[in-house]
Amino acid sequence: MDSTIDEAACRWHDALLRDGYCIIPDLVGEDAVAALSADLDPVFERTPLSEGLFYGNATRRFHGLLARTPHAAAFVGHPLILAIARAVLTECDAIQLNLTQAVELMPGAPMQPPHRDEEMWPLRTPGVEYLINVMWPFVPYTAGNGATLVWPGSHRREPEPSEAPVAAKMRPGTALLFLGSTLHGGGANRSPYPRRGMIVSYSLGWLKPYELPWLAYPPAVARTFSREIAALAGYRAHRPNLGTWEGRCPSFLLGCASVQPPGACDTLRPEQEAAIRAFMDMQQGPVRQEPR
Ligand SMILES: O=C(O)CCC(=O)C(=O)O
Ligand SMILES: [Fe+2]
Repeated sequence: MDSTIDEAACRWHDALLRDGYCIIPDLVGEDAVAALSADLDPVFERTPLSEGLFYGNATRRFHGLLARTPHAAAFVGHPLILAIARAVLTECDAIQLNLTQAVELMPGAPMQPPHRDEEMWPLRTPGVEYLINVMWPFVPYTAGNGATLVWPGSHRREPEPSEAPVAAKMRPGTALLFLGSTLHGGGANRSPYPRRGMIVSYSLGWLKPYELPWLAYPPAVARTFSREIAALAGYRAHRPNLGTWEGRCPSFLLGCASVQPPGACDTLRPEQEAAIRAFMDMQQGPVRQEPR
């Protein structure tokens, strides 16, 4: 990897693990955000209001953004973001895309209930991070229009009731990163304008993702992605043999559509292969006599 990206990833990784969140300024140009956001405008217009206590019915949300605009790939595959995500999410063979979600808070939307995004998964290993979230604003986020609220340090402890959250004020091009273990929520939108943005999250590769990538991006769609984006979006087996199709790494489906699947083929880590080989070598040694 580029050593400048490596060094920057290291710094942001440290900040994230210290505070539970960080705001990275000017990660992409405002024009790139404007192009992405313009592609999504018509989708916002036709998306009905959300339902449910968590989403809140003064919000609009839709998913599968890689299939909705070609501009999404540069955000999902941003090299610094991926380097930070990989530095944080170490307890897996490879990270995966957990979700892409466009979100609009309507004027008058109340504050979202504070939560930790990792709460969807029922078991936790202390000290192991499961998820990292990236909030990309499409409009300036302010304390008045519902900027995401984050409780600093809440990835390590329960905040006191008196502790106020930080409002992630930022302009388009800047991104808020926070851990799945960090307490946060959308703020109340007290402005007369909608607050629009996009959440892109990454998780340990062996977890069930919030958004099923193979439904959001069937093979005919994933074939148009770069190999890296396709791998993030489910077209990569997690060694050993997890998330396969016909016993094969699903990247097989990215090739020619009409090819018949060959037989199953293991996807193993080198140390697993070595352990199996050692077992086989032992089997070939002198046959042990059972006592009579
Ligand atoms: O809209 C926001 O600022 C945060 C949304 C969020 O945390 C969620 O929907 O899980
Ligand atoms: Fe959240």
